[in-house]
Amino acid sequence: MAPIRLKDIAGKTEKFARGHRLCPGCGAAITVRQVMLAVGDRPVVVATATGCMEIGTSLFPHTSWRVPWIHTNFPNAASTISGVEAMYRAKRKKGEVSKKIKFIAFGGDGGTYDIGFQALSGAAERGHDFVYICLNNEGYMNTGGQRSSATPMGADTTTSPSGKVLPGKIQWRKDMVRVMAEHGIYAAQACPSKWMDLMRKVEKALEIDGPAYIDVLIPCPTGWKGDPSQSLVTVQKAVDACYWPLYEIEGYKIKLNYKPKEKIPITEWFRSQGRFQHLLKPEYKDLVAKIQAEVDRRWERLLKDAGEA
Ligand SMILES: Cc1ncc(C[n+]2csc(CCOP(=O)(O)OP(=O)(O)O)c2C)c(N)n1
Ligand code: SF4
Repeated sequence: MAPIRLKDIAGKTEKFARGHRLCPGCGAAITVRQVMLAVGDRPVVVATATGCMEIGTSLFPHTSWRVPWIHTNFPNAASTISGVEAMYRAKRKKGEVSKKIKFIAFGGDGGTYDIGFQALSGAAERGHDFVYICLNNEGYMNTGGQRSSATPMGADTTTSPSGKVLPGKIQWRKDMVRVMAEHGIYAAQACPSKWMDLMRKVEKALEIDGPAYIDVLIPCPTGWKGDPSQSLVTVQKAVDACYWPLYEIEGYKIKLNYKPKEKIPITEWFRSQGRFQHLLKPEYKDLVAKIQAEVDRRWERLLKDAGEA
């Protein structure tokens, strides 16, 4: 598979059209644009679960999708795309379809880590040929910024508000890439600030004959209370703090795709968003130390598993 080159994608008709209604600086829009550019000329069918991406791109009578696209409900992107893929396989067998079609499902972290997990795990276990992309903004943003199992410890959300009772969310985030990789499938962690790495992973996932999962940390200036003009700078801090390492797992083998020259402290990432501002106060010193220790532990484990330590 030849690597994607900028000159191959520049000037192409984009399959994700401009004019959507997502917020300025929304990482979901940036990511889906990158994904659809990586799709290139391949025929694809896309399913999108209820959430920001669906709401912001399909306000009747308009659509941002220049491909066959299905809206399905909050938990069901994986089961919907499984059904379409199964129909495609049956039609191919009967000789009714000859061209090779790929299938992509998008879900938010709420629709993926929480309410849609059963459908996703089932689809991966059955071995459907599809790429599932989690647009992970670490919360239920479309319905007002509630916490999800992808929300990091200490984040202020509408259902884990920081104050006298809580310091923000009190649980660790679920390590979904590891969970999905344990299905024996291709699973990767990506970030739109490293767009070439993200697009390469999408291409690789599309070439795989079977399920693939890519978890993308997407900046959400509205829910994260961040500066929309700094979205990609913000999210890159998560990568450079090794809170969101870029890696992939294939056949249970882990490969690290990016090692920051200098690992920055987690507080650098906290500083860039309103949802973490309380953590910068002296009374949260111990909690920040606990979070930093867990980030370090996960990073060290990853280095070891990837044979980099
Ligand atoms: C069964 C069901 N429960 C609840 C809802 C309401 N609902 C719609 S979108 C949403 C949150 C979506 O969060 P996420 O999947 O993380 O996507 P985001 O909006 O953050 O992109 C909820 C709770 C619903 N549509 N269906
Ligand atoms: S709330 Fe966040 S994820 Fe949703 S459209 Fe706005 S910036 Fe994007």
